[in-house]
Amino acid sequence: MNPRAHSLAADSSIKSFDVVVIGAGFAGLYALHRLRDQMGVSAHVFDAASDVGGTWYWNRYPGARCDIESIHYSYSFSEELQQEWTWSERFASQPEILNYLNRVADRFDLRKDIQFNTRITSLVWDDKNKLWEVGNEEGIIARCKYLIAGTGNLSVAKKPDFKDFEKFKGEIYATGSWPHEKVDFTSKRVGVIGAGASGIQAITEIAKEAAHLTVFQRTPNFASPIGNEPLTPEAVKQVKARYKEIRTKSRNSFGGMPYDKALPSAIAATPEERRRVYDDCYWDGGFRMIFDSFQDLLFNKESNDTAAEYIRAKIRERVKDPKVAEMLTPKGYPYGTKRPPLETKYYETYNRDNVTLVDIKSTPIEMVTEHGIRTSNAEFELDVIVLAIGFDAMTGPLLSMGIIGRAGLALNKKWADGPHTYLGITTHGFPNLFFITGPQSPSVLYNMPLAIEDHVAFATDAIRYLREHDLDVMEPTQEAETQWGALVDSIAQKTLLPGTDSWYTGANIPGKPRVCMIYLGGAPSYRKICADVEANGYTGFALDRTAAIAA
Ligand code: N01
Repeated sequence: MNPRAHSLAADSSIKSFDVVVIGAGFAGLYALHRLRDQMGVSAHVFDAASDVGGTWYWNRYPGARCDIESIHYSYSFSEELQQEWTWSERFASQPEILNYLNRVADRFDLRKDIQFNTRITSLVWDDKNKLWEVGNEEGIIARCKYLIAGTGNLSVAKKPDFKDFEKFKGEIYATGSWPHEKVDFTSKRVGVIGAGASGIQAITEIAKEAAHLTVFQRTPNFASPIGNEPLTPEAVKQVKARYKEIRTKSRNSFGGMPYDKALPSAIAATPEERRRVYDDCYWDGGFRMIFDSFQDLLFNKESNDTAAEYIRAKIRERVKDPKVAEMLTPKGYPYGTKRPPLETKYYETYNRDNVTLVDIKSTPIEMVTEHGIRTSNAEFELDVIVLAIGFDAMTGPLLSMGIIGRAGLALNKKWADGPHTYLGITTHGFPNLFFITGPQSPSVLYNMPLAIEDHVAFATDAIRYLREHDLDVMEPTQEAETQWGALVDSIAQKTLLPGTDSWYTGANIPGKPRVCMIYLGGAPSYRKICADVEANGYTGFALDRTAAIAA
């Protein structure tokens, strides 16, 4: 028996629910609606933020914008919602997405079952009572039979480890937890560390305002134009008239966007054909360059080289100073093996007189001083430092919640050498726990709102199945988990991704196990596997009325 659970059993201040959901972003909001309003089970959401939005609540930095078209990066579960909401731009800005999620929370009356300002730090499975105990810093605050972690993939920031960082006397901001008030960069000397997707968006905007901007870049990226523009009423009307068809097409495509022009192989195409395809995709924007050009870019290095070289040439065309262009040109890793950032006049930003690029691979940051940043060959005086150094992605959010499963097994211990899951949504030893878009699912390479809807449906359908069959415990078997891990790995090894240092492989966090954390078989094959598991009565899972599942 778990002694803590026993001693707290009488404490009436601890609330009990059928399901507790952690996170009030895209995943948590939909999970709450589905559980409470469509299934009639008691559900409660906890979130550390003071309002809904998840990633879009925290990432308010200047220029923050989604890299998937707004009409696709949105919920599909409610036809009424799809018809009522009108996106103003082809790629939505962070404020518009946050407004959308607020609208969803209001429309479905979700806030009354969400407890904000509550960071969950302890989730402990009580073997005897077959319940999860949910706790924050002050102790246990709830119990539930089922737990859904809608904590996102990019919600735990990477910690800055620059020597003497705390000595800096100026202002410090981080893209992933940006203040709610506008930050004024006028007349200031600003330094941005990091040139990934967040840095690229922030740099472009901050440069327009700051007296001087210094960008500290370690690894250049293969960025390409996002292609944003206002959505015309006619375009919106056309989408709304055939939204159902568009969603089906999205779900049937590798990355969850309804792109269908990709030709089989870049290397098999003629140079003229390649040029035409790349010209179209580059300027058409979004992820067309990677997903709608040639199908073998992530699998065949020779094919990949053709796209990589095309983007390198564009950088050289767009940046006036050849030395700066060279510093911005990515080398040594294939295109798309780091998530390709999308930009609006990012490269032209380096043609401005008030912007300096510093290559911190060849001249590393040695320390932060009271007045700025010292690299191995220069000192940069700054009023503001902006951190855009990324996230402890995918596993970080789950491992930060103190999850303890059956027989006292800590998730941190179980995943010490990388994530082990079944279908990227459950893990052996942790009954009744579902993590939405978890590691080893298509997650970050599948249009997130659709990936979330699929996973929420899987988790909540499973809960419904248990209830309808007089069962109450569900846990993947060790065998199913081992087989899933082997499948995920074998697919990854056929791609170019494992060889690159990126957050996909955990290589961006010192000491993190290096393993490709994404199911790379694409959304359609993944959806088929999950549908078969469900149709066959949850193959790979042990279902029970007791906690006695063999280890
Ligand atoms: O993080 P990143 P991000 N010293 O890890 C550098 C999503 N997103 O927040 O590559 C110096 O990509 C690091 O350098 P290196 C999207 O999925 C989406 O920008 O490790 N530099 C890199 O340049 C994206 O992929 C949108 O050598 C350090 C940068 O910091 C994901 O979020 C917008 C360093 C981190 O880049 C993450 O993007 C924004 C150190 N110690 C984000 N540590 C859209 O929808 C790290 N760096 C458009």
